[in-house]
Amino acid sequence: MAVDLLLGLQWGDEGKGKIVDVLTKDYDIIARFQGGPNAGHTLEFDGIKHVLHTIPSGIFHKNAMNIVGNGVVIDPVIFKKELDALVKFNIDIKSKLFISRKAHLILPTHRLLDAASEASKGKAKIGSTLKGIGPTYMDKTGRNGMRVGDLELADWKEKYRALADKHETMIDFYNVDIEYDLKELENDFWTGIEALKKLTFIDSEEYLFRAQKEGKKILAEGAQGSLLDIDFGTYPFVTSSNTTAAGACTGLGVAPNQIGAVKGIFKAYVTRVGSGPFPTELFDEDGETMGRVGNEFGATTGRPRRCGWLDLVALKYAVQINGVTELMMMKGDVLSGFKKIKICTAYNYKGKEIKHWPYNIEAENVSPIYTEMDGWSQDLTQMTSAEQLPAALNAYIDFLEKELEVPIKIVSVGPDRTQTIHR
Ligand code: 2SA
Ligand code: MG
Repeated sequence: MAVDLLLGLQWGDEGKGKIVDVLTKDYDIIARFQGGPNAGHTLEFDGIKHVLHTIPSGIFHKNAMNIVGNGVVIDPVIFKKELDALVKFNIDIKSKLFISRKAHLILPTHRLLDAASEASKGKAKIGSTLKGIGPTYMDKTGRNGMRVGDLELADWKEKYRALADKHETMIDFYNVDIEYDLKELENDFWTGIEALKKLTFIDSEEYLFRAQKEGKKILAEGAQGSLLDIDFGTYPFVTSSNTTAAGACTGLGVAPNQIGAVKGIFKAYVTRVGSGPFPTELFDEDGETMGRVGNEFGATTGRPRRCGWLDLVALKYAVQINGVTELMMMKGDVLSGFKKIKICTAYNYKGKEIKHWPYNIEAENVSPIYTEMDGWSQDLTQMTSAEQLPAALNAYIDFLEKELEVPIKIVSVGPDRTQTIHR
């Protein structure tokens, strides 16, 4: 039985949380494979809006198992807050949410190192969510990290102390002004660890291997987006994990030949939160309208997101790297009311027209070349079937399908579970 993937194709916030929630009824297991509390996956149903960070978006469905895979980094403090926010939903967490022993832990000092690193960069800062993601993955690849499975060993506190002490000298090395009270941070950390230890730790690769043999249907839920991938994104303005399809193999221990459908999510326009190049970014009224109507604020940090027209050069690149087999277009409803809709189909790169994603994506090298299409004025948010969609939106969808050579299977017309049109 194949493992299906669900991935963001832009700079994150495409609406992965909503779509996983919609698709979960077709799956037995939802598994997160990378990222951590930097993610903000927003779900809306029955008049409730809920934001998840580390916990997979299948948690609200009775029959789905949820796995936090080895590729994820976990902050026990934030994790406990997430668990506390779920109490009112009466979910049997112990039997519905399993954590990989190989997932790495975010220490309080990882968060401080993130802040120190960003402060030391000044204007060149990454615009990190300051959740300690980069320093934790650095310790992972540097072979110094602490893993969830370490908490089952008697000497984990000594291991913690040695690593935290080392981090403190590294914070000093940055020589920036950061005030902190490590004792206080550690108190929260111990409480978080106690909450985490109440959960079920597993060898998730073994669990998923067996589940596949038993014919269980598995969906791997990505976090952030392809353009934030550590290898293929807008480096160095990226996150520290592989957000693309290959990340699901290493982040869960699923073999490449077991991957089935690759579901790629994109917004009908583009947003980005944090620093870094963004060729189609708008600084005018249109961009302001997208941000306001689309309620474009970071689900984790509350930062306003930058907005711009759809970039097909970037989207094709993401479709290609991930091997996307079906697409889902989100937030078409936000574009209602624009007289003309622009789509970037090529770049002017150092004076030459190109259609591929270049190494140097910075604004001084790249300017977008647009195709213009007619907009639509109808409110889409109450529409329930593909037949109701306005002709101009259908023309937009047809154009994208032709360019991307992948079918658009879902058109989302609002944040609620029910505002989802299948094609
Ligand atoms: P980090 O914290 O080290 O991973 O940051 C590195 C870059 O990755 C971006 N990043 C994100 N971009 C969009 N959405 C994310 N999740 C939150 C959300 C973000 C928020 O759902 O809105 O609330 O601000 C996310 N996580 C990381 C980040 O902006 C840096 O550019
Ligand atoms: Mg988000």
